[in-house]
Amino acid sequence: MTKRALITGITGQDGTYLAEHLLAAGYEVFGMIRGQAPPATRGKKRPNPEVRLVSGDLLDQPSLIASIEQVQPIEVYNLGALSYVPISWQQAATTAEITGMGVLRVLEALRIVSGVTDSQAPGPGQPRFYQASSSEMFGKTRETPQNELTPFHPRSPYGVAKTFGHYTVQNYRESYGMFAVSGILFNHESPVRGAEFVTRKVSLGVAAIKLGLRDTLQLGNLDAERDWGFAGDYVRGMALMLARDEPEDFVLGTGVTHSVKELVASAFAHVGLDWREHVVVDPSLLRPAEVDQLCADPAKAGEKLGWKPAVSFEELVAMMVDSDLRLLWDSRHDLGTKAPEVASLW
Ligand code: NAP
Ligand code: G4F
Repeated sequence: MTKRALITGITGQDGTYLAEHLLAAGYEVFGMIRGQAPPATRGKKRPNPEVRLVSGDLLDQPSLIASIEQVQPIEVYNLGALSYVPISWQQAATTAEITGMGVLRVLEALRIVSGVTDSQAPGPGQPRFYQASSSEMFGKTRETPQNELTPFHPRSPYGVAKTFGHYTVQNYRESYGMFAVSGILFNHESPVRGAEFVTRKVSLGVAAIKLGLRDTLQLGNLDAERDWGFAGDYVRGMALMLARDEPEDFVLGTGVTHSVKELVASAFAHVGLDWREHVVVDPSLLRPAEVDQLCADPAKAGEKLGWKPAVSFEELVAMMVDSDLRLLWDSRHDLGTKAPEVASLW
């Protein structure tokens, strides 16, 4: 029988790459979208047409139970979240509900549909669960690099919500014996990254400046350091975590750290420009509490999953800038309507 996977967050960056990866591996892929199917996808990039859409919301417990009953998946990937860190201060309660409590709701839906209780262990063929945990949980880091045993000290409502989700997964594994794992993923990016995140903001900004569509790029903290990798590499790791005999959590990252300043310098240099002539620091973009530096120790994933990222930082920056040069060039007569990302620039 064809293997069925259910993905929450199918319209996001990782949902896009994971669906592609699982379809290529022969899975039947179902993606959960909010609201009524046609209006919910209007104005957004529609998921791969081979993905079958089901209606559901991480805020709505009955919709999650119904989706799992309908799809009967062997794997569930919970990628849905309010994932933009700055918004989490403005909408802390919504973030807690979606990004934190949403994890509990999916696990409860799986537990109920599978008939698992504290006295009824999961039977063979019970669906496996992947949670999108985040390096943002390390926050004010206690050690460098960070691995699966590094203590958490989240610095944003988003990080706090992810930490709740992370421990909830661990608790369902220990309480009910469910196959539930978390991937603690460091920042991963791509040409379909949301335009509000710094890598994509920079690649779109550089492309627009190179094409003469604008002259400056406003940014916040240039000294923050991140471990940036390519999203396509990271979704491979998610699938590998669910393919193991034992449920365990894994860190995925490159082990190489760069500052925002280095990101900016590399992106401008790729098109032959000097960033100092175009970048303006806007203090309103600074965060109430910053995560100063993140750097992964992905040794466990290398050893037990055989996982290793294939795309370097320099290749990633070049890929994103080139893609946005093409995007802006193709939509130059039609700014704002052809691509939602372009509209966000003006
Ligand atoms: P993304 O592009 O922001 O996508 C987030 C997805 O969540 C969207 O499909 C969105 O759907 C969905 N969503 C939001 N609220 C929802 C709700 N109430 N019910 C159901 N779905 C909802 O995020 P991403 O970069 O692909 O990241 C995927 C996951 O990994 C997220 O959980 C993120 O927090 C986590 N993560 C990401 C990174 C990274 O660097 N990318 C690193 C660590 C962890 P709509 O289209 O309907 O808004
Ligand atoms: O791209 P960012 O917004 O990503 P951030 O906050 O690290 O979060 C991302 O990665 C997490 C994994 O660690 C995910 F869990 C989360 O969902 C998300 O995908 O910001 C990166 C850094 C920050 O230090 C920020 O202060 O870039 C700095 N920055 C400087 N100027 C900026 C800007 N960030 C944004 N978004 N916009 C700026 O203008």
